[in-house]
Formats: sequence, structure tokens, C-alpha cells
Amino acid sequence: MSNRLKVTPNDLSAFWMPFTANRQFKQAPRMMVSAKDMHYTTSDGRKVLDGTAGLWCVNAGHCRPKITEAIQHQAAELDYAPAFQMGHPIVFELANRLVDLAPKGMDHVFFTNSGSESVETALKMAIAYHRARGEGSRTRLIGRERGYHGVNFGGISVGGIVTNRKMFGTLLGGVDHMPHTHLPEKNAFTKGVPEHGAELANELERIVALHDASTIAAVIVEPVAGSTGVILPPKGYLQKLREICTKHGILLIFDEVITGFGRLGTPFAADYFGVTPDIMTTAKGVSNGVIPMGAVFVKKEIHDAFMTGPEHMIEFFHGYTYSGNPIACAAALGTLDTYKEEGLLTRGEELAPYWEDALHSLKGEPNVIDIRNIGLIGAIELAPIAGQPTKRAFSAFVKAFERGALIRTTGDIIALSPPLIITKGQINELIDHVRDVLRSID
Ligand code: PXG
Ligand code: PLP
Repeated sequence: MSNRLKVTPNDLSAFWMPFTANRQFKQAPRMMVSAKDMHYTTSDGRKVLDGTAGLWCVNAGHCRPKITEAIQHQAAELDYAPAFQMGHPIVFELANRLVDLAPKGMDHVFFTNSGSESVETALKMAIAYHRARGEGSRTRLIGRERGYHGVNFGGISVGGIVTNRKMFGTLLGGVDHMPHTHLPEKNAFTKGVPEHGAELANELERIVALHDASTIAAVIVEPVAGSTGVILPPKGYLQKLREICTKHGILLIFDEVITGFGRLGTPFAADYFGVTPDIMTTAKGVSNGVIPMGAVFVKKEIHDAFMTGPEHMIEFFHGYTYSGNPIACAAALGTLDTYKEEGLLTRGEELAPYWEDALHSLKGEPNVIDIRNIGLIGAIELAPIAGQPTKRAFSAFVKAFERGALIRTTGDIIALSPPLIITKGQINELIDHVRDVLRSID
């Protein structure tokens, strides 16, 4: 066992790594072998401060005892039960706990195993909901430029990241996109939610006028876009989207895969902005990233629209072998217990002002052209090296890792999203690492 943990394998070829420059990585691998709270330990025995909560998911920090124990206990008690036409107690317990935490009116939850699956589930639910109500013409889906909704076909179709779409053919038909809300010329270096750009929500009215509301099922947006480099909604923008959707009978889906479970200092972004969607997709923080899990929250009216027809009939022909897997449920319950005991779902609110000041202290460092923040999310946008986009930020990522901090880069943007247990001292440490790195790279 210890051998397996400590040694870097000498053949890395079999594993085709996701979203990775495989050939480059395999020449100089970066390997984590253990983790505790705010730190990873690398295969060469170095401690690395986790500035990204893994991939925006380890909100309670690493290897937390409640979660570990819950998984161990469940694995020995009930490892798996069929998900279709069968149940087991803790999946119902978890659903109740989640619904209690969710914005008012989101009374039902459907389990998946990832954010991508949550998105597919939500899109299918939206189309099927309208059909169940006798409005089968509502099939169009509206996403947004620069949106990230996972990697499955529905998600990349409504998504707006060109590299994630262009290799994969014609995608889903009947999809349109609103413009993104990144306006650096007006909003650069804004602290928190930007002032300018709420009027971009009116683009939805233009799209509705073009296609007619009777053909549109749903609009899906990330309340705060994470993966594309942290794009915030301008003041009033989400409220406007909500109003337009309500006016035209279009469902509003918030993709809260990143913003869910405390990232903004509230349980969900819906709470932060005071805007309740009709469907909310989550994953990541629901189980602290420890066991794959996703959860789609829906309003009662949507759920109830399916509960018609003969009672012996399946109401929604959709689900995954691992929907509500018992060990994933145990991990999620252990996670919710940890969040509750330590007040983690609102800790970001207390820390946000400190986080904001620390991040914005990087203004003026070499190549920094914008800094954005909200809750415990931060982004530092760098000017690209001429003709070599992404290279500067990637050098920063590698340098930071070598120095002892895990950061994340997308394009030429550094994104930070530490576990919600981070201390002020560790915030300083993380920002100091970034500062030193920015001063040391080309
Ligand atoms: N929706 C949103 C808003 C996401 O951020 C997904 C869906 C897909 O979730 P899964 O579990 O299928 O990966 C995501 C995932 C990054 C990064 O570094 C972001 C994600 C995943 C991996 C890396 O920005 N977001
Ligand atoms: N492919 C095949 C051949 C299957 O039998 C199944 C499930 O039974 C799936 C895909 C879907 O797998 P999952 O339910 O884990 O998404």
C-alpha cells in the first residue's frame, strides 16, 4: 500500500487524462499522494496549499473525519442497491436534508453523479415538463456565450466555450445563445458584482422575439460563470433574466455546480442574488468531491406536472445506475454534517471582504489586466503573451505548484476558489505565492 502511494509509476501511457496536455504532463508529472484539510502532499513529499478546492469541489477541505467515517461505515453496511424501482433509507434522508437547505419552493431533488449529468437531467426535465403540460412545442434551449455546462452533448450545446464544442459536430439542434457579460472595458478591477451590463439580459427578449416564446423550453446560465474564467453577473442582470423568463413561461435553470454549497458565502447563488430559478443543477460540493454525486433541485410545480397518468407508470424515463448510490449519499450526509457543524455554508460571507482586499492587492503586478471576486472566488486575468495565448497563465500554474500552491488557470486567467475552511493567514500565503509567481514569470 505505502509503495503504491509513494512511488511515481514508471509507465504513465495507459491513462488518457481528461482536459490535460497528456504528452506534456507525462514528461514532468505532477502527482498528489495524500491530502489533509488545506494541503496536498506531492509524490516528492512537498506540501501544497490548495487554492482551488481540488476542482472547485472540496469545500470542506480534505480528508475530513465525518465524511471518511460515513463512507467507511456505509461501505460495510449497504454498498449498493438498485436505483430503479427500489430504494434505501439514506437517499430519502439526504433528499430531505438537501431540500431543507435549498431556496424556498425547490421541494424535490433528482440524483446524478456529476455536474454534466445534472445538466443533461435538467435540460431533459425542462423539455418533458412542457410536453407533460401540453406545450410540446417548447423544445428550444437557450444558453450563453462562454457558458460551461459540462461536457455531454446537451451541456456543450448550450455551453459557449468554443474549444469544448468545435470538434464535436453539429451538437443539439434548436439551441441559441445570449451574449456573455464580461465587459472588461467598463468593469475591470471591480470589487464584487460589476455595475455595468444588466441590459445584456434584454438580449433574451430579442431571442424570444426571433423564435417565439412558444418554442422555448428553458434558459440555462451559471449565476457566476466559473470555468470560463470567472464572469460575474452585472448588478440586476439575473433579476432581469428571471422577469423575462417568467413573463414568457420559460423555465430558468441556474447551473450551480460551482456556486452551490457555500462558494459565495450563502448556501446557493440563488440565495446570494435573491433570485430563485425553476431548476437548479448542483454537484461538486454536495459530496465535497469525495464520491461523485450530483443533485438537481426542482420546484414543486415542475415535479407535480409529471405526477399524472396511471400510478403504475414510470413518470420520467431518465436516471442513472448510480443515482443516489448509498456510499455517495453517505459521503453527502457526512459533508452536510461537516458544513453545518463548522458553519461553512456561510463562512465565505465573513471572509469575503478579507479575500477581496487580498486579491485586489495584486493590482499593478506584472501583466495583471483585471481582477474579479465574489464570495470565495477570485480571478486574476493576465495579458497573454503575443501569439501564445494561455502560455503565461500556464507558466504561473506550474511555478505556483513548484512553490507550494495549487492554482487553476483557464486561458490566461488564474482562478482561485479555496476550501471554505481557509484561514486569513492561508489567504495571505496563497496571494503571496501568486504575487511572487507573477514577478518571476515572463
Ligand atoms: N456545470 C458547471 C457550471 C460546472 O462548473 C459542470 C457543469 C460539469 O460538472 P462535472 O462534474 O461533470 O465536471 C461544471 C464543472 C475549472 C473546472 O477548472 C470546472 C469544472 C470542472 C472541472 C474544472 O474551471 N466545472
Ligand atoms: N451503456 C450500457 C451498455 C448500459 O447497460 C448502461 C446501463 O445499464 C449504460 C450505458 C448507462 O450507464 P449508467 O446508468 O451508469 O449511466
